[in-house]
Amino acid sequence: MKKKIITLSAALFTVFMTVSCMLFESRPETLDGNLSIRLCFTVPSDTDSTAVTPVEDLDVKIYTTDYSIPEMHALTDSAGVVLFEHLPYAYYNVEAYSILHPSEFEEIEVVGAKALNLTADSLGTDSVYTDTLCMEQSKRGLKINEIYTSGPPNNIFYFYDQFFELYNGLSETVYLDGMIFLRLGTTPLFSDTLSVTYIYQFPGTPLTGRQYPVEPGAFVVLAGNAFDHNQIGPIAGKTVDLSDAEWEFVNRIESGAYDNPNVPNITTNNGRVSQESKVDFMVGVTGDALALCDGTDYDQTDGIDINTVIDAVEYSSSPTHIKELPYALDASYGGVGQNKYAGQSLERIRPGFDTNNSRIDFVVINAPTPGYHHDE
Ligand SMILES: [Ca+2]
Ligand SMILES: [Ca+2]
Ligand SMILES: [Ca+2]
Ligand SMILES: [Ca+2]
Repeated sequence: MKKKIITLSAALFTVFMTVSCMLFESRPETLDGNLSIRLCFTVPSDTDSTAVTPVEDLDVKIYTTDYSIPEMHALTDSAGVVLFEHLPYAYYNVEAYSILHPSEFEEIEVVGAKALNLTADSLGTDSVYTDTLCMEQSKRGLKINEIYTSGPPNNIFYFYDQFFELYNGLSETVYLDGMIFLRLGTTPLFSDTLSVTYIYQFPGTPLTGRQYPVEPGAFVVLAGNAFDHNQIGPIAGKTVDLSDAEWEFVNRIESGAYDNPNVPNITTNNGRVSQESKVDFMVGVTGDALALCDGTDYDQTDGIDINTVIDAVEYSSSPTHIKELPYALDASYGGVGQNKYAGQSLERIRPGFDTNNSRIDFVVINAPTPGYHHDE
């Protein structure tokens, strides 16, 4: 089976590898722990749905922030196993990403990830932690692919250049007709409905409408305001031209709302969905939760049914942020470490890559990429 290991950034990866190998080889004993972590990575078998296949030569990364230990990497052996030794008891994150080719024409992206809270108490006298991780396949579909909210480099608190990018990862055309886009309110983590702060809707009829197609592999830019933000003096040359966005958000009760006549509108207070706030669809610069829903449930008075959610993403720059999107939609949140007013953006590691775990699926990128992917 042909496999290719992809990293977030080849250059960064090389640096990490070099640093971690140097430190790891030169002073393994200084870690001075007696914990070993033995992990087996598998994927569901191509031929037998009840069986699994070990993943060989997989680059597995583990890291902890409890101690100043460098990130560690190792490759799985033919049994899909890696072993990390001489570790202190700590909270570890395990991550591995790979593209598998089950056949010449087929490509699947898989991720294996787990957070391990390993204490002497939890392991008893046994200092070896053993686990098997069945790698998850990216779920294809229409996705929220990029979230640009943090503002361009500026000291006037300008963040009105926000946009959201969708990507169709399916092999068939999908239709935006009647879909709704939400800025969520605080929602209980195990709730089956979403509370709403802002709710906007595409024109057309949910599910059956065929007026607003998105072709396979296409990106769709949803602008807060569809103009060239470089026209604003202090940020000229530092931000995005959204005058060619596919869509823009317009609140019909916002006085003096910007409305580019050449860009169709996603609206609120349109007679079907409504928000009390008279402000535009603007979201938290470095933290919020968003959802794209099919629009069959648009009555927000009792919340929006999570079964209508097409994709939902939570993000926060804070490593200690308390999650607010149900686990069923997003197991974690992306964007840790993103800076305000630095022109950074949050994008999926590959177009449409989605395991419903935003900490894995999203990376912080140094400039927004409206209508394309940062790896292109
Ligand atoms: Ca607007
Ligand atoms: Ca418009
Ligand atoms: Ca998702
Ligand atoms: Ca993009």
